[in-house]
Amino acid sequence: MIYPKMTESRMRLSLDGIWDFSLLSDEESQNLQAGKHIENALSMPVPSAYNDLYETRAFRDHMGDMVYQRTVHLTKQMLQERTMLYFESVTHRAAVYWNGTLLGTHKGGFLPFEFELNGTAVPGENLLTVVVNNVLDETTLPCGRIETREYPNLPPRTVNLPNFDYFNYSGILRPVCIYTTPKKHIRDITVSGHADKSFAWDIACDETSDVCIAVRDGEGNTVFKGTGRTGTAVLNGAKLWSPEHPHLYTLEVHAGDDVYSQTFGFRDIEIRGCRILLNGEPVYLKGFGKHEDAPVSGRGYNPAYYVKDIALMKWIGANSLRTSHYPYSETFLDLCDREGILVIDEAPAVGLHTGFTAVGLLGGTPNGTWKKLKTAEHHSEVLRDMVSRDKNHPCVIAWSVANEPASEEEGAREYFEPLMNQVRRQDPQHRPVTIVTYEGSSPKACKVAELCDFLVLNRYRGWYDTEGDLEAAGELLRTELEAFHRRCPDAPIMLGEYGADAIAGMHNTTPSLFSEEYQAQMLEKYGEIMDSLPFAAGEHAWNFADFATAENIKRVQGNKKGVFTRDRQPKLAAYVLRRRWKEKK
Ligand code: BDP
Repeated sequence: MIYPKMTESRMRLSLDGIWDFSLLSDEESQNLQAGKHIENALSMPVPSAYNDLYETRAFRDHMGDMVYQRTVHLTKQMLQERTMLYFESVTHRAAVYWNGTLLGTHKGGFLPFEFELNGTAVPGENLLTVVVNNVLDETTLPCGRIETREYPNLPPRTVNLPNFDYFNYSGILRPVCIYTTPKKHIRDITVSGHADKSFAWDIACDETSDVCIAVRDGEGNTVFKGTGRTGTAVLNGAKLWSPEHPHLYTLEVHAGDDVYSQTFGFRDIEIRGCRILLNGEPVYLKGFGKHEDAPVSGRGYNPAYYVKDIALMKWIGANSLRTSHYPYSETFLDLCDREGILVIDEAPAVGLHTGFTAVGLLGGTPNGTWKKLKTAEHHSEVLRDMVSRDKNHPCVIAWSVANEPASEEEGAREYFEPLMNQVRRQDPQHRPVTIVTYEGSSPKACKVAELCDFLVLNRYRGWYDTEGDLEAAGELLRTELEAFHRRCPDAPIMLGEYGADAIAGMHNTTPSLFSEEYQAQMLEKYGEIMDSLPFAAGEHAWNFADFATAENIKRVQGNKKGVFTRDRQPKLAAYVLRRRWKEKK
């Protein structure tokens, strides 16, 4: 699958706009007639999360199905081509109907899928109906739990609890479009450029199609021409891609009647002697774990926030981020290519722990996770689809297979080893692969460290323990990092998360928890420890900005560990990081 766009042989019709929408009870869902117009529909923007658009707790926290619907007008000419319906993401499950006929279903809320319309669509008016389901359990990624609670005088209440610390925004979160291709078409493009100026291409298309390729530089000049479905060549004048100079090239492919162009960069990423090397030079990762999260649209596609966030990352002196805790939109990754941001691309695999959640509501006791969860097959599918979608991006420098799983429990190694190997086999650029681990997975207990090419550790000393005592927190951190280094002396070690909640505007002369001063001091302390460890390879503060979470007594209207507020204004910590990161090489 390649990203749908206009070329001289392809057409793209956006279906974004205001759709009809309704939440469905189980009974309404059973009786839904997908070929009929829904009654009493609400207006709903696509793309967006649905949750914050109308009031009431029952609306926002609905658990189950919802329906999106719109009419689509097609021309005769469009249907003479191969005509596809493409969703960039529907969270978390979709059943898609065209004029009442089921085109197909999809599971997984953060990656694209598509269906062919030929045979079902007609010229003129058509009816598109999408039934979305947002329930998370022990078979989905991310993982959630379903609980039925009994109260006096009330019917039982069933709730869906996330095993993770962000609000379960759902709906049609990213753009939807129809696109056409010639019948014989380009199915996939793989292109990798290297620091030695060599590059390789591989075009999946009909065997009978003649393939010609051309490479264009950033100014649009054709700098190479070749033929064949696969090949390698050297482009002597190629300029390398890096955060300082994110030079991009375009591979233009003609395969039979189909034409498509794919951007790529020349760059190498490798690990040597516990350093991450970009184009042969050590690079220290400075940046954040982020979320796709904004007021009103929630986790919905939001290009203005994408641009603002990257601009703020540059302002603060960051060079990298992790797409915690799911693959971000394709537009965002294109932007990172263009702006030179290094990305650790994370699968939507969070909450794989039946004894621990970030907000501590599961008690923290190892609980037989790997016997209980039934996610392995789906995990393999989302990894396959993530690598396949993102493999050509020069900005993607590494893959994260999961965030904070039960990596200390029996069975973790057996669960993860095949998944890590799958990613390594599939990635044409052989990027480093990791699993991001939490405090419970100590240097003694962790069962997956040796599976990782580099270690990414989430640590909250000074917050969830030793709170208020930053000296003790610092020494605990140091001791733990040193122990991991002794265990894996050749693996670069970085912090994947560290931070403290700070309520913007709350100040103390003697810094205490939740004040802007305490957050700033904590980040400073962690910086001091990282500077003293020669094997430290990077630091990603948690989080770039405040974000929405489920309600619970450990969250003050969401997670407030943002260095920026939810509307992207700086807290004191932003200036502390800026001073440090502008200097730090
Ligand atoms: C970590 C999680 C992250 C949370 C964070 C926190 O990876 O999603 O938001 O802790 O507690 O456990 O703020």
